Amino acid sequence: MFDLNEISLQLQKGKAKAVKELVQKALDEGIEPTRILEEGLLNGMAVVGEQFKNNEIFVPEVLIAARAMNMGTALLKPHLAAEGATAKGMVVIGTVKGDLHDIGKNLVKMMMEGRGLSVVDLGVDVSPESFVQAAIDNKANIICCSSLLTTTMHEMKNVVEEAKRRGIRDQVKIMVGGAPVTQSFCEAIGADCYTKDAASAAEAALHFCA
Ligand code: B1M
Repeated sequence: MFDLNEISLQLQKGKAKAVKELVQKALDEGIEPTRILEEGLLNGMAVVGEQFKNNEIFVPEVLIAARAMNMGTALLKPHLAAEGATAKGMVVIGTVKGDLHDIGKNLVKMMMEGRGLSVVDLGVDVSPESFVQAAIDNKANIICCSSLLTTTMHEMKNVVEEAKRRGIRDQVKIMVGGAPVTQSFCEAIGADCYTKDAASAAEAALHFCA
């Protein structure tokens, strides 16, 4: 019986090669990709986050763990993504200005692609102007903003304001998420939807595009 905790432990140690091999082995043994993601990779990253908060590890160790996480999720991607699905809607996604965290954003993207949506990924440190310009250029149904820092989450309000300024606010839904973001924050800044995790973000996006 495959032990998904081993993936979590190797991720905590930043052993990217071991994580990759274990994820492949778990897939080969027929374990559901969402279980590998949640019980293996996300579980390991939650422990890393706790250690980081308690100053038991520092930025270099977190970066190494993040690299291991990314190698694991890259292997899962084709299994989570819907094969041959026609695009059900267009989403522009990015991490807000000043913020370099992209693991959660990448997961949201992966889940949305898995539900048949087309996603344009603007990366990290994305200005409100870039979000809105990309939405116009790609005729997007949705703008998705991710933020992991209390010092950058206010940029989401600037995205809402920029969409109004460019005259597209009634044509595009604005979704927000990331660890410090809440439903009340979403309402306060005039965004359309807050979701706690990647799977519910994909579900909500699909609903908006229906
Ligand atoms: Co940073 N970091 N970090 N970090 N980092 C946090 C966020 C922090 C909570 C750690 C801590 O102190 N406990 C803290 C923020 C404190 C705060 O603001 N309240 C913090 C800090 C302080 C910092 C620096 C300032 C540290 C420093 O330099 N002194 C610095 C800032 C750099 C910057 O951005 N300008 C920094 C840097 C880094 C690294 C570069 C080392 C690295 C990022 C690597 C990368 O992303 N490529 C890193 C990491 C990895 C973390 C932690 C440990 C893990 C984040 C993560 O990837 N989690 C994090 C601690 C923690 O969260 N426990 C921490 C896993 C990921 C799957 O979860 O991103 O929450 P998450 O995404 C979830 C949901 O939130 C949701 O779905 C995802 C999965 O279901 N979701 C969305 C996310 N985006 C969404 C968008 C949506 C919907 C849902 O749109 C609709």
